[in-house]
Amino acid sequence: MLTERARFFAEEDWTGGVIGLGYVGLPLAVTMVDNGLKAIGYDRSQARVDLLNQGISPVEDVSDEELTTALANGLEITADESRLAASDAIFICVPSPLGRNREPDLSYIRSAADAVAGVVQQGMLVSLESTTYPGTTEDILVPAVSRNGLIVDEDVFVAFSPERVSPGAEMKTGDIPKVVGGVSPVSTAVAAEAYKRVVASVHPVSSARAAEMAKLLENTYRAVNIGLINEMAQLAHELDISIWEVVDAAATKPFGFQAFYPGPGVGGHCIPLDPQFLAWRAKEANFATRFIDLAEQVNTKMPLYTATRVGDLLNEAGLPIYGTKILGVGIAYKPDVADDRESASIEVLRELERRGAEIAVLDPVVGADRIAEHGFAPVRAGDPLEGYAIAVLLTDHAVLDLKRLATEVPVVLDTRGAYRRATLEFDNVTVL
Ligand code: SAJ
Repeated sequence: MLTERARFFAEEDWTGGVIGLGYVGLPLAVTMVDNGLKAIGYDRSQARVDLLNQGISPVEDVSDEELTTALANGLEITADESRLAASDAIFICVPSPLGRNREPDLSYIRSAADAVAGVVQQGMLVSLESTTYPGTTEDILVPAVSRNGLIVDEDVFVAFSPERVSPGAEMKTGDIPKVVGGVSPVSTAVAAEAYKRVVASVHPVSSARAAEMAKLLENTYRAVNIGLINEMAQLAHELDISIWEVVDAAATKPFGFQAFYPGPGVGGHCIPLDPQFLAWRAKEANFATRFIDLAEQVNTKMPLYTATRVGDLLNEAGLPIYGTKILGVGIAYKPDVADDRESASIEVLRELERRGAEIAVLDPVVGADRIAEHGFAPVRAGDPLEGYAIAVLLTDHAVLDLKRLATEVPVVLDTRGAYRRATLEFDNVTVL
């Protein structure tokens, strides 16, 4: 039996307000409009608002066409936070980075909560989507919405629903199941009905904490399993076994095994960071998260291990790292995206630079300008590759010409198993 407010979100054509128009917020706002709702997208960056209002999308998962269509069908983009007062539900999609000491930086969430406090109205739903530790929604959002005397679960409804955007993946926001946890069953019911109008599948849980924890478990699971396979890769190398062959063999087991692959480290703004939210909150409860800490140690050491492997290969060719020209191939944090945030590839190259190597970088997806911004000499797709003693394949973009790389550069260290996946065999290609 739906409460009056849950029924409103289930049946009426309501307006959703979105705070933060990045890789989470913009797709959410566009998806709402695609589903016949109205959306007011707010971002504090006037430059980003101006760009969006010109129909130019800075978010890879939203095309200019999709944005333009949404703008014509009920999407309003503004830098004026007071416009959020015209929405029936507000979805907070702001960054939640880590601070200098790897502690949660909730400053963006707090300022979003302040914005909500200024516009919250009777009947409004407020949902936090930014990744954070269990307890944040209750600790920050509930006081913010109650500031003007509104009562949670009577006048206003509060929930957490983790973003599940996977940059560069095929799945669109509306097709990805959504976990939703209210600060009470009443808020859960209201939030679930609202999200049912936006995504195909909603999975309600009993509390905001459970939803906050679910998100952290999803990505901690990844970080720990990547840490495991990175350690297995180092052991396999010592035993003169190809870890890539071993993982592919294990992956033939139709149950009880999910393939993870080694790499030069773990990048992006989810996997290296999210587990630290849980580790930080656990410490507050005097609980040691040993798996998270161990995975962090293994994964953050992979760039150094990779640089050492490069040194070993140069040594076999009688060359020092110092003064040697090395070609880094791929600095994005994962294949086929232009995003190089927290990229392990860059850490590998910095380590080689520290050891005196002369680094050039080929990454047709990230592009020459961005490569130059990092202080590396950019190599363009058509440039000659002679002169480099070794190429380190760090991110396996689909557009890379693996054959040319292996024929023009005397030694290639493939840290991603790209040659194996392309069923290409070259004697001068070695795997991590
Ligand atoms: N990585 C490995 N080995 C693996 C998998 C990943 O070294 O087996 C590395 C990648 O190279 C990258 C980092 O880990 O540097 C993260 O890779 P990722 O595939 O987890 O990609 P992300 O960071 O974009 O993760 C996002 C997450 N989505 C959300 O948090 C909503 C993650 O939960 C998704 O599983 C992932 O996208 C996805 O599957 O695309």
